[in-house]
Parts: sequence; C-alpha cells; structure tokens
Amino acid sequence: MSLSPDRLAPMANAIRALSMDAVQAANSGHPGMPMGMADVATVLYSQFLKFDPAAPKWPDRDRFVLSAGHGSMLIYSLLHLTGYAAPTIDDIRNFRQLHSPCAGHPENTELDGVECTTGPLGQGLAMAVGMAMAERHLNAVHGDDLVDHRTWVIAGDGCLMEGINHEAIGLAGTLKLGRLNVLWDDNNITIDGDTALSTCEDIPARYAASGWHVTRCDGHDYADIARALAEAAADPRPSLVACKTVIGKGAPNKAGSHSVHGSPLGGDEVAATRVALGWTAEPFVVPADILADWRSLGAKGAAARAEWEQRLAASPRRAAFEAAQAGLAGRVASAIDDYIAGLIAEPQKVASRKASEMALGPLTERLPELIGGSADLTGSNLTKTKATTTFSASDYAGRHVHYGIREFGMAAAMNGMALHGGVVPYGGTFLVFSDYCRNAIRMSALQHAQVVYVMTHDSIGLGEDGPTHQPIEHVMSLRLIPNLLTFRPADVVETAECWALALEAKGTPSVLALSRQNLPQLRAEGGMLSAKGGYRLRAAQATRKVVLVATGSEVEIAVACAAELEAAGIGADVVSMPCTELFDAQDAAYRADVLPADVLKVSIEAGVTTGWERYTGLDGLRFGIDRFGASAPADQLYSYFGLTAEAIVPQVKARLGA
Ligand SMILES: Cc1ncc(C[n+]2csc(CCOP(=O)(O)OP(=O)(O)O)c2C)c(N)n1
Ligand SMILES: [Mg+2]
Repeated sequence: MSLSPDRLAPMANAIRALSMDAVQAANSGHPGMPMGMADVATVLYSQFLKFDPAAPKWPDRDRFVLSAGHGSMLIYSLLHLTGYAAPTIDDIRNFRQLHSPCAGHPENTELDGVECTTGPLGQGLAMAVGMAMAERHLNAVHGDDLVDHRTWVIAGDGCLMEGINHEAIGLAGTLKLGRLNVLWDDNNITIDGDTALSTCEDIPARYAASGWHVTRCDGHDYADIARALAEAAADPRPSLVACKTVIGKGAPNKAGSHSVHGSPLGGDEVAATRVALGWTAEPFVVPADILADWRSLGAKGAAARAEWEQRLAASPRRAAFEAAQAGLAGRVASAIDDYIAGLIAEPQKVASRKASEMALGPLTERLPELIGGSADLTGSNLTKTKATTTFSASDYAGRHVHYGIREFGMAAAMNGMALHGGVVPYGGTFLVFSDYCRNAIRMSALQHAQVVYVMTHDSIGLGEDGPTHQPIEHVMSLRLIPNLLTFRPADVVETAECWALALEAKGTPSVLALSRQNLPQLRAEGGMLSAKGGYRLRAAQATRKVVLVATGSEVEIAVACAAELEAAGIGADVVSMPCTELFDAQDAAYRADVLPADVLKVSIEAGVTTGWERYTGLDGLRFGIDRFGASAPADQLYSYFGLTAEAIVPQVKARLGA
C-alpha cells in the first residue's frame, strides 16, 4: 500500500507519540530509537512487510525482527496500530510493568508478532539469519506455493558492533540469503555518545566484503526509504540498508543526542515534541483518522493469507507441511525404538559422541525436520549422518550446516530456525566452547526454542588437548540455566534415550554432553529409564551402606567402585544421573527411594563438585575436579585426579568406618 507522505507522516508520528508517552509513564525505557526509526518502520509495514494481524502465526508471513530490542516501544506501537489483538492500549499504558506483555525488551512468549526475544545486542540479527535459513530450506522442500517469505531486521549500531554480527553476516553472505534484509538505524549514537568514540569501522565495506548487497537511504524521506527497501528486496544477496536517521527525531531539544537513547524525555520535552510534531492528542490517544490508516494497512495482508491457505488446502505437500509445523513430539519414540532394541540385543562399547551419531542415523532418516550442523568440528562432534547432505547456497534442501568456526553465530541461528518453525535444529561444538555461545543457549531457554546442542569432548577424558579444551565447570553451570535440559549420558543406550527426550521436549532446549573416549554399555535393558533423570542402575547385593551417583563417563567408575565395595561386603547402589533437571522434577517418593536419607551418598563427576551437595547432602562425599585439567592421555588424567575405583573406594570405606 503506497501512501502519500502527508498520510505517512502522521502515522509515523503516532509511533513517536506512543513511544515517548509510554516511556514517560514508565519513567524508564528507550524513546530515541523508536522515534528515530518511526519513518523507516512505517514504510516497511505499509509497503513491504507481508503480515496479517488476524493470523499472526500464519507460516508464510514475513518475519520481522527488532534486533535493537531496547527500542521495544517501536514494535509495541506497530503491533497495536496495525491491529494485532495485543498489545492493547492499556498494555502500552502499562509498558514495563508487571503482567503487561509490553516487557522492557520484546519477548516472543508475550506477544504474537514478536518473532524472537531481543535486547542482548547482535543476537536478533543473528537469529534472523537462522530464520532466513529455515525459510530457504522449507522453500526447497515444500516449494514456492507454500514457503516464500522474507526476513526483515531493524538493527542498531550496537547490533552491528557486537562480535556475533561478523559471524552472522559471514554465514548469511556465504549462504546467499537474499531474502534477508537488514535495516540499520545508522544514527551515529550509542549510550556513551557519538559512535566515533569507539569505532572507525567502514560497516558497508565489511558487509560488502562478506557478500552482502549494501544500499543507503535518508531514513526520514519516505520515497528514498521505499526506493532502498525495494532495491534490497530485489537483490539476490542479503541486503544491508544504511538508514541515516536522527535519534529521538521530533524532540526539538534532545534529538540527535545520546540523552534520548535510554531516558524519558521529561515532561517539558514531551510537551515541546507535541508542539513540534503538531500532535495535539492526549497521551495514549491515536486520532481516529490516523488509526484508521494504520488499521487499513493492517487488514491488507488478509487476502494474501487467504490465498496461501487455499494453496495449502490443495497442495499434495499439505500433510508433510503441517506435520513439520506441529513439531516432533509424539513421533520420536517410534523412530528410535528398534535401534535401542538392537543395542540391548547386541551391546556396544563406543564413545557417547559416537553413540549420538548412531542414534542420529535413524532419527535423521525418519524425522526430516531435523537440521544438523557443526561449528567446523563435524568429524569430532559426529553430527552428520547418511540422511543429511550439506545445506548450501546451491542446495538449500540439504540438512547439515557447515557453520564455520562461529559457535555463537551457530547457536543464535539455531534459535532463529527453531522459532521460525518447521525445522528442529541441532548443532555441535566442543563442550568447553559452550561459553562462546552461552548467552544464545540462555536465549534458547528463555524463548522456549527447541534447539539441541551436541557438545562433545565433555571432560578431562578428552586427554591430550589439555586444560584449554577440558570442561570443568561447564556441565554444572549449564544445569543452572532455567528451562534447559543438560544431559550427560553414560552409555550408548542412555545416549539414544537422551536424544529421544531432547527431541520430545518441545519448548525446551537441551545440551547433550558427550564423551570423546569409549564407554562400555552398562544398560542391559530398554525402558527409557533416562526419562526419570536419575535411576538405580545397579542395586546393592549386600546390605546397602552407600549410594554412588555418577554421570556420563564416570558411571563406569561408579560401577567399578560398587563391585569392590560389594566384594568387601558393603552394599552399594549405583545411580546413573543423566539429567538432574528431570530427576528434580520427579516426585519426592521417587527421589527418596533413589537417594535414601539414611545411607552415605557419593557423587562422581569429572567436573566441579559444587552443586552435588544437593544430592549427597553435606555429609556425603563428592569426587570431581575443582581446578583446571592437564595435558596427558585420558587414563593418566583419571588417575592423577583421583577419579578411579582405586582412589575412591578407600575413602568411601573410611567414611563408613569399614
Ligand atoms: C550484548 C549487550 N550489551 C550491552 C547492552 C546494553 N545496551 C543497550 S542499548 C546499547 C547501545 C546501543 O546503541 P545503538 O544500537 O546504536 O542504539 P541507539 O542508541 O542508537 O538506540 C547498549 C550498550 C545490551 N543490551 N546488549
Ligand atoms: Mg545508534
């Protein structure tokens, strides 16, 4: 819908007024960015964005990502003005207050139309890369009739300055994601002041060098904005549009200054802005004619959506498309049951990373929604299977991504894919580098994005690469993130079970911590025992005096300890605890049965002992590593750090007074 400038200007001013008034009422927030980008956003929503407020989850809608999440009032204004059911004007009045969906920064779980949660600068744009990847993949699989949309991003100087930006645009350029368009709020201002304080970078040159199309516009000239956006949409490369804007545009005394970045304008400046804009309406009132213009452009997407629905109804791909949209829950067990039954019949001694690859065989074959990848460690993480060919600019139907050495970019892209829908991403790196992407893992959890992190080389058991590569605090620290399942399976059967649990967990991301070294198969039965998080793997033969709790590669050590203790007449249970979060979710009776109050409890895990008191009690024993590792063959390291039955059993006996 092409409106004349005299119609567009009041529409953009409605965004400015709502934004400054909401920030003023909350006495907190960021008015500068929404006021500066109001004109660009108005052109985007009126002429380019494909959306339907009446069907906000319509799968073939364009995705809009406000990467500069501090400008949250921009998207809240747009959603309200274009006619989404929420936010209501009262929600906007309650901006940043408890129970208002208009949270400080936009949250995907709060509002339809907010495609991802943004605020941690740089990650919105990097998630948009994943959305654009998912779009091209689903287009290759289902065809133009069903999947044919764009991803639009508004990003600020901060989003482009963060290191993750380089990872994200390198990937997007290589993959030729032409349907990704980034509108840069090029206002030369960040919190501290002029961008010249901290950067001399030629950003367009960096983007061009990464395979992007770059164009510029005056971000306050409607015709020029429309020209640049049309150019971006037409170019086969991903596009950066440098929109030259004035932060806080419309505020007569504060525009152009960092003082409007993150503080209310103040009563006097709000009044002066009203005068300057010719805005006479009271706070939170949008004049009827202006609202009508916004609502009529909001209604324009209904026709395209209805046509798409007709195409879906008539499509031979309909069932497959709808299944992919619905997710994997309910389909995983049947994809892997026969494989697990085979392991019970014929036990295998393999590294759990290898066990993961083995489980992924049937899973990727039977669940076409799975898209794997690795941050340049494909042969170590073992993420690629026979069923998955390489995803590339020349074959978007491929299902294994070479993310390059870009852990943070990979994790954020996977969040974008998961939030896009229709695919379930998994991706690998070494567990120790989970720190490189930790905030994106946290964002998976916060956004309820089902992403599976395949984190191999999970302890000193990786051996010779030494302390730089040996996780110590990682498994325990990942357990601290809410709504994240951290799995550390003990053998080939548990690994398959943990994969199944991760894929069933719609709305919850998972980390699989996997060994480099071989592990014996300890499980002689199926039964999806890992679903309880922790379970009795071996029951005491003699009178039970001790319960040994271990995870991953250390369960084998616990079994060896138990054998020695039993030989000395000391009854010992072995509990395998592949996922503490799932164990904690069991009822009290189950937990008390597995970890009884009246016996000594001993934990064994090749990482920090902090946190194991929760299971051993303060009077239990905790074996682990509370320092950095060392460079040596794995078996020597286990001896050196005292993680052997030889070292542990005497200490258990001593504690028992035996
Ligand atoms: C990763 C991260 N670091 C720091 C911040 C805090 N922060 C919020 S906005 C901002 C400045 C952003 O500048 P710019 O993107 O140019 O926004 P503008 O001032 O133009 O609105 C900073 C440092 C953040 N939100 N995320
Ligand atoms: Mg800026």
